[in-house]
This record gives sequence, structure tokens and C-alpha cells, in this order.
Amino acid sequence: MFGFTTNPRVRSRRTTCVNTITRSPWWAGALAGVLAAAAGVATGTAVAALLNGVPSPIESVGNRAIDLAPPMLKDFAVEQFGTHDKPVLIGGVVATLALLAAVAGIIGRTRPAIATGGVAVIGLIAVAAAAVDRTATASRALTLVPSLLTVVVSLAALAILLTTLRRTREAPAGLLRRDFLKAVIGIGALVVVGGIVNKLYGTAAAVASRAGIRLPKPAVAAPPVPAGTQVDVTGISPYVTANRDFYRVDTALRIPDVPAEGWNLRIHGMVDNEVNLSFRELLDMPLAEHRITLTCVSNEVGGPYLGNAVWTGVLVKDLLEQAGVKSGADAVKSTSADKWTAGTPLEALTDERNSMVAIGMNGEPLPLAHGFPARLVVPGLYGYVSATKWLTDLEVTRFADFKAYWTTRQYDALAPIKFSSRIDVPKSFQTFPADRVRVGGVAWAQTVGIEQVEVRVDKGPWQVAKLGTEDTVETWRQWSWQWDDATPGNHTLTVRATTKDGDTQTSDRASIRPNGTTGWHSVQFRVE
Ligand SMILES: Nc1nc2c(c(=O)[nH]1)N[C@H]1C(S)=C(S)[C@@H](COP(=O)(O)O)O[C@H]1N2
Ligand SMILES: [Mo]
Repeated sequence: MFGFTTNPRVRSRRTTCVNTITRSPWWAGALAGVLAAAAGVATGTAVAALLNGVPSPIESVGNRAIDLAPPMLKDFAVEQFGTHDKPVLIGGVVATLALLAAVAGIIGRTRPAIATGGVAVIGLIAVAAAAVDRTATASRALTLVPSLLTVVVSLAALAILLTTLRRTREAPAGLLRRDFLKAVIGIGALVVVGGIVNKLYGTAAAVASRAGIRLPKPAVAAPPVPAGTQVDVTGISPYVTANRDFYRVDTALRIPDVPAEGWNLRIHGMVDNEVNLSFRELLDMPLAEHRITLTCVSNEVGGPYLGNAVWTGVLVKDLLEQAGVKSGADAVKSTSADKWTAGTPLEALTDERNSMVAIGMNGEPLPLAHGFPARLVVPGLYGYVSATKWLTDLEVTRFADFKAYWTTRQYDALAPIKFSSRIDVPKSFQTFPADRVRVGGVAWAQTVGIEQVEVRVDKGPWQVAKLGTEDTVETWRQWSWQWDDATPGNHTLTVRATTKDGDTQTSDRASIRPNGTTGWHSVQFRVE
């Protein structure tokens, strides 16, 4: 039997087709691989959404990438993608996975064992990522369930698809045989269901909890915004930033799902007595309302990462007083539900500024993205050393004894906000009629206060801008300026601020890392 077989199917293929398809086309293999991975991920994601405190496999891999990313890469990502850095990261993880799965599928047409091994290895990476995911609040065993399920379902789907492929390729005509199509549709449906379940249950508990909360009337209400604080320049950012417009910066790929019921704030460490507060107990304490302007260290000169809101909450100094701070302590390490940490000087939490554990933002319970049910807000310090969202733990300690999330990543432990100013109007390349060149923006020097803002056109002399009424030194201050004898053509507007301490902004450019930017903001515009 040299070279001849009695298998009728093989024989018929050899004899009836000259250009015999000995294996399925590469794209059918790629499709099989991608669908198998998608089925697994969809199942894992849906199951993760149903389990409280369990991240999805894609999330765990993304979280690992975030935690392992060198600070330079993070700076680059923030610069390039801004607040879209999360979708970009998730997209990157998904694209890489799809690519690897496609390759596995292509190989699997002829070597199913190798494909199976490859998919198993990829899956085990997700299992390993889940095993060390800091954001998980459920038990380790439960945290592994979604990724293990992902591996099992992916492998099963891959086996089904490769088998159907192998069977369909033996049919002479057509590449997408009915069996393969059926398998594709079945798995596609699973992916869609997985997506929907994830959407519906991802933060269901926190959403429901937030909907049921009525904020009590604060004992100390914020006074109304003084007249003249909001200057009258078309296009300037509103003095109080609406919740939906407030910048968001954090490492949370999925917003932690923390219902207020069952939430607990623990205050411990170098204290006389450990304090544990439920959300109810926190609401029953005397609440205060303060307008405070938050600022992110990643804000480039002229950038959007700051916002001003009315925060409702309990002053941190009242909470610390209740616990009784021991002598020798100089820091408070705060931890979130997703195990992110910040280190704040004890002094900033106990001096005259209004550092708070906030539960309300602009009159509403905190939005989920801004830390529901509770967060820290500290005037005058960058968010990464102070503004812990989804707060669960305050540990009174010493800077010598710990490092926080960003201080292990080349950022300074102490990070007061650098005073600065921004042009809101003109927008880049905005055109004005010559008789109405009215510009404006914001300046901030939290806890110190803005004394003066100056602008200049091109390389002309500095001219004093008109300041809006000061609200408090913890908030930004608006400014406006009118160019009365505007000359037609293209121009550059530059701004600089001076604080009440007499310091004027330097033109020297400092980068984001290790402790925030400096430099003047300039915008080009045109006069007709
Ligand atoms: N849990 C948690 N809290 C966090 C962060 C984070 O990554 N995780 N980022 C901080 C940073 S860097 C900033 S600037 C502020 C931003 O707060 P916002 O998103 O409400 O504007 O939150 C801080 N709190
Ligand atoms: Mo930040």
C-alpha cells in the first residue's frame, strides 16, 4: 500500500480535486482562536460581575500592567491619552489577547495540541494576574474563579471550533460550513450575553446604595459663592465644576463597587483608641461643607486636571481627635477599597485647612467615579498624596515606615500643589473681532491665595488682569482681561500668577514627575 489509502474520503479528495484544500484557510483558524478566547473572557467577565469584589480576567491583567508599568510609560500614557488611558489600556490587552488567540487558532488547524497548550498558557497568565490582583476584596479562592472559568471555556470552545473546522474542510465546496457557522453563532451569543451581564452587574451594588442615600443638612453649610467670583467671560470654566465635568484620575480600571451599607472606615495605627465608623455613624457626625479645588500632579501647564467642587463631609481633624494621635506620628497612610494608597502629612490633616473625609460632592452623594461612598479631600496637596477615593482605612504612622502607591514609583512623598494659572479663553486659534478681545481663565495657590494675575500679548509688557472676587484660599480664582487696542493678526497670550506670599510663577518648565509641572501657559489666537 504505497501511498494509497483505503479511506474513501481521503481518496476522493485526492482524486477529485487538483487544488485540494488540505487544511482550512488561515482566517477560519484565526476566527476560531479569537472566538474561543472571546467566549472564555465573556464567561469570566460575566461571572466576575456577579461576584462582589472580584475583578474580571481582563481587568486583572490590566491592573498588573498598571502596577508594573514604569513611571515613564504612565507619564507618556497620560500625556498621549489623557483620561482615555483606561480604554486604551483595556484595548491594548484585548488586542494582544486577540492576536495571540488568532495565532493559536491558525496553528490549531494542523496542530490542535500546540494550540491548546498555547491557549492554556495565556489563560494561566490571567490566573496568575488574578492571584496577585490588589484590587480584589473577595477571598483569593473566589478571585481565581473567573480566570479559571475563562481557561476552561476557552479550551472547550477551541476544541469545538477546531473539530468543526476539521470536519467542514473535508466538504469540497464552501469554507464556512453549517457546523462551523453554528458554533460561531453560539459562541458569539455567549460573548454578547457576557458583555450585557457585565454592564448590568459591574457596579450594581454601589449604584443601588447611592440611589438610596439622602445627605443630611450639614451643620456648617458653605456660604454662598460671593458676588463677582464668577467672572463674565464667554467660554471660561464655571467657578464650580459640575460633577459630570469634573476630571477623573485614578488607577481603577473598573470603579470599585462599594455599597455604603457594610462600608467601614477604620482609623488605627499610632492612636490611643482605634475607631471604626459605619457610613451611618459618619453621617451622624457634624457635617461641614467646603469648596475646595482639587489638582492632579499630572496636570500639564494649561491642562484640564483640576476642578472645584463643594465637598460635604467630616473634618479629618475631628476624626483624628476621636482616635487620639500618639506623639511621634507625622503621616497618615490612607487606603482605598481597591488597595491604592496615599501618604499625607499629619499636619495637613490637622492644621487650619479644611481637610475632610467627604461623602458629598456638589450636594449629591459622591459619584461612583469620584469615590463613593467616601473619600479624602485635602486642600493644597496633589491628589496622589491626599485624595484617596473609595476610602476604607486611615493609618496614623510615620513617613519613615511606609511608602504609598506613587512614592514607590518615583514620585515625591511630599507634594504640595504648585501655584499656577491657566488661560480658558481664548481656546487655541480662536478668532476675535478687533473690538471684543475679552480673555480669561483661572489661577490657583491653594491654602495661600492668589494676589495678582498678569497677561501679555506676544513679547509685550505684562499687564495686570482683573481678578474675580476671592472665595476662599482653598479654591481657584478667576481672572479676565480685555485688549482694548487689539491689532489684527496672529498673537500669543501668556499668563502668570503671583501669590499672597509674593511668589511669581517661573517660566522654567518642570515635568510632571517627581512633583508637578511649572511654566507659563500660552495660547495662540487671531484678531480680525
Ligand atoms: N483609590 C484611589 N484614589 C485616588 C486615586 C487612585 O488611583 N485610586 N488617584 C488619586 C489622584 S492621582 C487624584 S489627582 C485624585 C483625582 O480625584 P478625582 O478623580 O475625583 O478628580 O484622586 C486620587 N485618589
Ligand atoms: Mo493625580
